[in-house]
Amino acid sequence: MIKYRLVYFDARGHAELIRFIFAYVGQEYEDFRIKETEWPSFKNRTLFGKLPVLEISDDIQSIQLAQSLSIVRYLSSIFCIAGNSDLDKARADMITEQLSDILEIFYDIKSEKNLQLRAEKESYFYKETLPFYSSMLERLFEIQKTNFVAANTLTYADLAFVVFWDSFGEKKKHFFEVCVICKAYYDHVNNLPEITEWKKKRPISNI
Ligand SMILES: N[C@@H](CCC(=O)N[C@@H](CS)C(=O)NCC(=O)O)C(=O)O
Repeated sequence: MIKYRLVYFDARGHAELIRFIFAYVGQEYEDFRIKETEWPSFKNRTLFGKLPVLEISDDIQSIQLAQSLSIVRYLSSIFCIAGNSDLDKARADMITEQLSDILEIFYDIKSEKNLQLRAEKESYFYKETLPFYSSMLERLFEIQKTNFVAANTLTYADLAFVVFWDSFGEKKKHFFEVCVICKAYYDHVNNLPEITEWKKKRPISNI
């Protein structure tokens, strides 16, 4: 039997989409959250010195995968939520990469040590960056007219979409007033029983 162990810090960050996939497809795994103090000695045991890594083992061997979005694509392919056609797969990939690019900007701001500078950058992000990208997403969805963000069936991009908007907490509501298709896609997947259950039971975290 194949066993999965996801190693990450006690945070959502780059691992939460992987946890969403496991929750959505109902696959058991070990959600191993390493302490910051344990990280220096663990770092050299990872492929590229970064987390998350996914350890996949069976009776014969244990292998490790790194890079969160590669792990996402691998699991999505195994659990059949990568998209049915090549075009659906490309769209799921495109949207997830785009959301990830925006989140990287956001994580960079969050890690700014100078508090005043962080506040200024955060204000710019919510006034300019996020409105720009959310209107682009809304326009894409208007053109595409699909039932889900990337296709007419649910793909991992829908899970990425919920993880993405949740990163902005209550502030997302303001964007959803204008981006009504984004809100509908978000609500639909956010209200799925597998997702609400995971959100109820996951550890409390603001990052
Ligand atoms: N592109 C990588 C980024 C991974 C990454 O930056 N991981 C951070 C935590 S979010 C990390 O391992 N930091 C610890 C370190 O660099 O020593 C991915 O998506 O997996």
